[in-house]
Amino acid sequence: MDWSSFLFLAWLWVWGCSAFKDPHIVVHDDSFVPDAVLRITEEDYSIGCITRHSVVANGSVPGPAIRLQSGSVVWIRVYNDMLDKNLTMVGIPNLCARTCASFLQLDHWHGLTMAAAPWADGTPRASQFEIGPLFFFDYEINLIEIGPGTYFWHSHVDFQAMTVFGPLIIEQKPGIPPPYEYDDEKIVLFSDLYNKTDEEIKKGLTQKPFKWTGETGALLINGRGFGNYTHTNSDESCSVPVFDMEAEKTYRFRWIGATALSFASVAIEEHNFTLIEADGDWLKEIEVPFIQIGSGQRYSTLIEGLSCDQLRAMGKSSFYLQAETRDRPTTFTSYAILDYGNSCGLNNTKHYENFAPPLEPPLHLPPTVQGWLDYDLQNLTPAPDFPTAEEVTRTIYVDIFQLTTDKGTKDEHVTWMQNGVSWYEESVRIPYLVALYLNGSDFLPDYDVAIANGGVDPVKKAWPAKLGEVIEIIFQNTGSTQGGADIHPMHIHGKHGGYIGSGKGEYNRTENEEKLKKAGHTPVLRDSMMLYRYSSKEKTGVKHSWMGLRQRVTQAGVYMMHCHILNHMLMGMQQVLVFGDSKDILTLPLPLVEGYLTYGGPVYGTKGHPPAVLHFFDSEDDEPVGVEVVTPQGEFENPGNY
Ligand SMILES: *[C@@H]1O[C@H](CO)[C@@H](O)[C@H](O)[C@H]1NC(C)=O
Ligand SMILES: *[C@@H]1O[C@H](CO)[C@@H](O)[C@H](O)[C@H]1NC(C)=O
Ligand SMILES: *[C@@H]1O[C@H](CO)[C@@H](O)[C@H](O)[C@H]1NC(C)=O
Ligand SMILES: *[C@@H]1O[C@H](CO)[C@@H](O)[C@H](O)[C@H]1NC(C)=O
Ligand SMILES: *[C@@H]1O[C@H](CO)[C@@H](O)[C@H](O)[C@H]1NC(C)=O
Ligand SMILES: *[C@@H]1O[C@H](CO)[C@@H](O)[C@H](O)[C@H]1NC(C)=O
Ligand SMILES: *[C@@H]1O[C@H](CO)[C@@H](O)[C@H](O)[C@H]1NC(C)=O
Ligand SMILES: *[C@@H]1O[C@H](CO)[C@@H](O)[C@H](O)[C@H]1NC(C)=O
Ligand SMILES: [Cu+2]
Repeated sequence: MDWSSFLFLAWLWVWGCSAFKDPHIVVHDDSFVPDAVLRITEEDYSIGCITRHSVVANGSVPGPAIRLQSGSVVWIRVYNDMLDKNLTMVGIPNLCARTCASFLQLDHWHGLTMAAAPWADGTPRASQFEIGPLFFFDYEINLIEIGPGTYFWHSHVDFQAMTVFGPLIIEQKPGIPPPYEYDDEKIVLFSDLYNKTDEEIKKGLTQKPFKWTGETGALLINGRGFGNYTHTNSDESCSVPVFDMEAEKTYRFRWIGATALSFASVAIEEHNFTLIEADGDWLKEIEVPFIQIGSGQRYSTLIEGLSCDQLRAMGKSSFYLQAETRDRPTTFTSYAILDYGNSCGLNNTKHYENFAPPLEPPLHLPPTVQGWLDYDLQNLTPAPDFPTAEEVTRTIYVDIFQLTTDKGTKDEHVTWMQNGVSWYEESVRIPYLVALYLNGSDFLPDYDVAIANGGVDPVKKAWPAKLGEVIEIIFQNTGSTQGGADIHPMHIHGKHGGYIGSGKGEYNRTENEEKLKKAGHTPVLRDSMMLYRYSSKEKTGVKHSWMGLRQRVTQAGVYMMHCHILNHMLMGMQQVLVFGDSKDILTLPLPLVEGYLTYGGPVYGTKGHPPAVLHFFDSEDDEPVGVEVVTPQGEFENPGNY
């Protein structure tokens, strides 16, 4: 038996026999060693050829990759080293993927529900207080039932996620080969750049008169690239990222949409893509010449390295990756290079230092393909409990509407509403989960009021659902006050949604069921899905386009659902979902959770004060066998060439 099968059997044995300990509080003193650490600071940071005052993680954009292993329980410590700013961190998709249901059963052996996991979800004022200046917080993340996949971590406060983000890769359990073979992997993160501070951006979007952020000044690839601003720097940040390739090798490219605003279309000269993963779940392979990726979305594709003969015949050894923004008034195009160097003894004469982008785009990327692969993608292992239309017990139509008031005056205000309700971090003073623990059902959204009001309790500004419901959520894009329509990459925290597709106009279940039937397979699970637009103009109030998902409500707790465009989030495009009633959610005795109930409370560590933290997922075996945490350091020293 080889070592990896041994590890796997050992792991199975431990997993099979071990039980979770009852939740208990542990003081994380000097003897506690987190599995990964992130330090968040504010700096004048060189990015896209300019210097911007930015919030950054571990001194870089993107921050370091965190690699964790499926099957483990890990602790990630996040230090807020800033003097006057709050912070929270989320790992998309909040690490409770398709398996929350079985997760729940595991916990049920202890008579518990999922309720404690949301303490670590990182949504400010929904599940937790922010991490205050000079405090740190330890996030407990349970990957026991989370499969391998591509995620990212980012701050969830204000506009910080434009610069505070990094890859979060869940690795395969030991001994289990991935369903697709590849020799090596590359990570490609897309992000945006504004030469405005986070404060200016937020102020413009929320104050009267409204001031739009403007278009992105760059579409950065792994934090690098040429911005649209006057270049003042000529350092590493100001160069085209290069991905080193070797002939005849197969690569897994992990694509991460870490953009603030941009929706991108991406292709590579002379290379096709084989899609194998979407939002953390394996896909049945599907060949595509390009991909489209919105904020929050992730894909993996296999890319076959060209052969030496092919390279020789083409007479070149480097190829452009071209990425273009879509559905904005202006298009931003950016580039990276796949470089085979001398891998076939070809003489590569190109020099990539200070390499400039091409004068003319080498590729013609198609305009937005609405509904791209919506009915084609399928998971390698179809979700066994994907709800059918007949099982749906409630359909929630979420009318997405941009309201402008006092247009053209000094009081002009623009806000995104969901069934008439906008949600901002400032909408509540105390996070829902905290408020529920403090005053029980006083803070629970009223179910009957919500039912009578399109699903939302407008006073509590929350969307309740009862455990056992099978909900269908239809986002209905509606023509704005000013006669426009926009795109929205919608992101759901907690369990992945069963994605039922998208389309023009109004959702028609009969018609869509017909389409799903024709596709002939179980649709995919996703946590980030595009609500497309079919034109930029639409009459006020007219139903323009829709997108939908289904979910069995099994996981009690407080979850966010929001557009992943940061600008839209700050304009109110967020929803708080409250699943279960107070007895489902509040399963932990008060003494265990008290530390979470105040801003800067005992669960938040600071100099000289180690945090006293709830351990929810500890197993009876303190040192589980075969559970290994991989957090390579310095891997990102050369951003742009992961
Ligand atoms: C930080 O969060 C706390 C608690 O929610 C809040 O009272 C405070 O105003 C926030 N500070 C800043 C600078 O946003
Ligand atoms: C970026 O913004 C700063 C502050 O407003 C300004 O001083 C600087 O000139 C801007 N840089 C570019 C390249 O536009
Ligand atoms: C990519 O796929 C298209 C068909 O989808 C094919 O025409 C083309 O030759 C392929 N390109 C490469 C480089 O394999
Ligand atoms: C980039 O700047 C140029 C010149 O200022 C402008 O014409 C173009 O629209 C800008 N592009 C984007 C995407 O904003
Ligand atoms: C590469 O360059 C060397 C020296 O410049 C030359 O001898 C060799 O033939 C070249 N190889 C190819 C494949 O062009
Ligand atoms: C909870 O209720 C008590 C007494 O009714 C009240 O004093 C307190 O302010 C409430 N807490 C919150 C968070 O609203
Ligand atoms: C929905 O689609 C079906 C089939 O195309 C059609 O018969 C029906 O009238 C549509 N319903 C509505 C409300 O448009
Ligand atoms: C981030 O930086 C800290 C030191 O400042 C280091 O200990 C930690 O390992 C880094 N995190 C990662 C994930 O590389
Ligand atoms: Cu949006």
